[in-house]
Amino acid sequence: MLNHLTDIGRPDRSSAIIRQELAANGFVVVRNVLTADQVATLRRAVKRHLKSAGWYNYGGKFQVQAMHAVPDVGKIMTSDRVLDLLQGITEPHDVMLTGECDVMMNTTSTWHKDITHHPLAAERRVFEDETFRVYKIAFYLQDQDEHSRATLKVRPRSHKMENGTDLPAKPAAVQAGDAVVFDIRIDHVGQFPSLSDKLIRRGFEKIAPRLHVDPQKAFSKARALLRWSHPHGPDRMAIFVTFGPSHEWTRAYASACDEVHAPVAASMSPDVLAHLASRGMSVLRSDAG
Ligand SMILES: O=C(O)CCC(=O)C(=O)O
Repeated sequence: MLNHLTDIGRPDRSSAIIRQELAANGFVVVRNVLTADQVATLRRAVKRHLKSAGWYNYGGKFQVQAMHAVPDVGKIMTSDRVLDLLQGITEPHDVMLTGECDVMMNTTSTWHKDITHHPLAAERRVFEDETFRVYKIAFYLQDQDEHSRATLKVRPRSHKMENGTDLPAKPAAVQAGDAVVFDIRIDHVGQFPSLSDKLIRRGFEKIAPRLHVDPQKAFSKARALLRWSHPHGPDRMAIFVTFGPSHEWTRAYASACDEVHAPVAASMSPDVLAHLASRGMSVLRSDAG
């Protein structure tokens, strides 16, 4: 299934091995999925979009439902190489995209499971049921080696546990264009806030109500100013697409997300929807409603 990936890089793992690693460890890195041109296009599109749109949060900016809101994201996330990878993972079922797609720039985070505050987490069986296979595919649009602060860290095997905090962490090092696929139940963290980030955030949380400003916006803007005055590497950008097999757990996850997030005022491109349909893939929440 993934043999075609050899044309822009070295041969990568087969779909069967990827499925095994996801089941056992809860994450897998797949090399060379996007081309350098696609990465460059996405970086430009994300930066342009977030300049005037999206939300300030976690010290940076993000956009939900980015396959709807940013046409280049919708197009490249549904390119055949990406879809072949998803299909190999959901086999023997068809791929179902939940419609959830987050784009983030320069955000910080702390350890969490994507399901922690999710209505589904109330059901303990979510951690035990072998048929639960809802994943995120993450593309980091810059190189992140295993020593970089920016690198995604995961706790392998924590996807089977309600509380995985005792398990050792592992960096998921990538080069721009590689994919990290992870089970949404796994413990993970992106870039921790630095000490100065924490101090700035706390300061704004204290004074923002008096100044009538949004503390998240003020925190993100202050970080952007610091990055501009002390440049050290490219903006940290990432795209996350949630998917699973066409199965009741994927539908349950997506419909619970609907209750948490209001839809964005944009629909997925008809070309993208037609392409997905031609491959027998469905997308929940494809329109602005
Ligand atoms: O910023 C990152 O690398 C991780 C983001 C994250 O934790 C998430 O999307 O759930």
